[in-house]
This record gives sequence, C-alpha cells and structure tokens, in this order.
Amino acid sequence: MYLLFHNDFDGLASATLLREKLRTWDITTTRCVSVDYGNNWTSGWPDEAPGAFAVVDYEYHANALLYFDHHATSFRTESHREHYELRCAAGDTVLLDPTAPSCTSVIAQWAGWTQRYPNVVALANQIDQADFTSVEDYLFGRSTALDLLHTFHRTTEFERLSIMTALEQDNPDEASWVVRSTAQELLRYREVQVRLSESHCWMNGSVALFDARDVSNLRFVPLHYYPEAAVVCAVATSANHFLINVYANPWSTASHLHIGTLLSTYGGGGHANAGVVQPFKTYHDAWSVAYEVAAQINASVSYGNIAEFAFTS
Ligand SMILES: [Mn+2]
Repeated sequence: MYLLFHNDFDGLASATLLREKLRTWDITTTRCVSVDYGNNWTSGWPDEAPGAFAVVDYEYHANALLYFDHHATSFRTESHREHYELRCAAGDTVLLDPTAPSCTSVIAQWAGWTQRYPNVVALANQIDQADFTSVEDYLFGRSTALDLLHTFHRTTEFERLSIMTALEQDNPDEASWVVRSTAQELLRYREVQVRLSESHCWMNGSVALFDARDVSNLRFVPLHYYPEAAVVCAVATSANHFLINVYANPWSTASHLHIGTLLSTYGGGGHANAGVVQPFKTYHDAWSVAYEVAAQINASVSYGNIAEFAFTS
C-alpha cells in the first residue's frame, strides 16, 4: 500500500498514524509519498502511487482505498463528492471532517488512539492551526512545534523517516531533535530574510501583499511589518512556476471570506484561513489573480464581529 500525504507536518503525522494502524492489520506500507496542491490527479491512477494507495490530509481521490482529511475543499468536482458519499454509505474507510483541527486528530479518533497519541495529536493541531502567541514568537521563537514547523520543507527523506519513528512513539521532542541544528541555522536565515522582506511587502486595503519572488516566502513575515493586516496574499516561485499563498492573520479578529473556497474558484484550495493556488506560468498571471483575490477579500473583511470569527477548519 502506498500512502500519499499532504506535504506538511500534519500530513506526515497523519501518514505515521495510518501506517501504524495498517501495520496492526498486517498491511505493509511500501512508501509514503508527499503530494501538494496543483498536481494533476483527478482521474486515473496518480503518478505517485503505481499500486493500491491511501490518501491523508489532501483532496479526495476516487481510487484511494482509504481516505482521511479535514480540508473544506477536498472535492474538486461534484461527482467526487457524490462518489465519497456513496462510499461512506457503503461503509468504506473514507472520512472527511472539515471541523477537525488536523487530519492527524481525525485518524487518531478513527483508530481509537486518542489516548495513545495525545502528544502527536496536540502538536499536529497546534501546527496546522498556527496556534502561536504572536508573530514574533512564530518567527523568532524556538519550541518543538516551531522547530518542526520551520524545518519541515528542508528535511531529507532520511530525516522524515526518523521523525516518523519518533512520532510513532508519541515523542515529538525526539522528533524535534532530528531537526535541531537545522532549526538553529534557519532561525539565523529567517532573521536575515525578515529584514530583506521589508521592501517586498505592502498594504492593499486590509490585505498585506508580499512579493516573494526574490526573497524567501516565509509565512507571516509580512505581519511583522503590517500586524494590522487581516490577510496575507503572497506571490512566490516554486521549482518552475509561480504560486499564490493566501492566509489569514491568526492574531487578528477580523472576519473575511472562506479562503479555501475562494481559491477553489481559481483551481486552488485550502482551509477557511489558508490556501494555495498554483501553478502559474508567469509572474504576471500570478499577480493578476492575486489582486483579484485581494479585492474579494477586502470587500468581505469586517472587524468587531469576533463571535463569528471561526479560527478552526
Ligand atoms: Mn492538515
């Protein structure tokens, strides 16, 4: 069985728990492969998995034997939703809970393992919900959660396997030891990048725009300069294309459109408070969509309605 997981910490932790559950069923996980928004996998067999596969923390796939997620934009088409509902009714192991703070928590609950993995579930919830005290804490603080979060995209395959082994033991501290020296280096790197980013951020209404073409696209950096922003919209480069990251300011009480739903109209996806659109061929294409997104968010932003501001899902 192949395990396809969304390429972030929650995805990796989800894969860890599911792999462990499958082991108790004597099902061997051949490989865990990360996937991210923008890949083309709505029909047929995904390139990432030539055999039977499960999907965690990512969009629904009709061929997935097992499926777990907590995103609000998991169905790219209505027929996928109908397919999912039919499989639910048939008692298949397909489980989407958009109210869950992490996919890891969905799997732990399904497996009856909330007692067995309290630390991993708490950590995945904290990281996926960006539950940190301030932008300064997020950018310059050090903790198990922050070290794992900041180093995730720099980890080697070997380090990820080591992290999974530590998570299997419900030991996040040991998982963070794997990335400790990288976390120290990246803190220095981040300090420099935050300074360089100042001239690449500006306000557009209530949205902080971030041109991350020539600087590192570090999350929440624009909020260091514009803490009053309700939402950040960043244009960045990936391997050979451009992408847009949109995310809410977690330290703001402003309410706004559901970001994942808004971005799904441009072929992207995500949660109420964070999402991605990719790939764009040109920088110009990415910015023209980014300005449209910013305009729609600006039209929807309202302050003072704190009770309605839902930070989860
Ligand atoms: Mn997640």
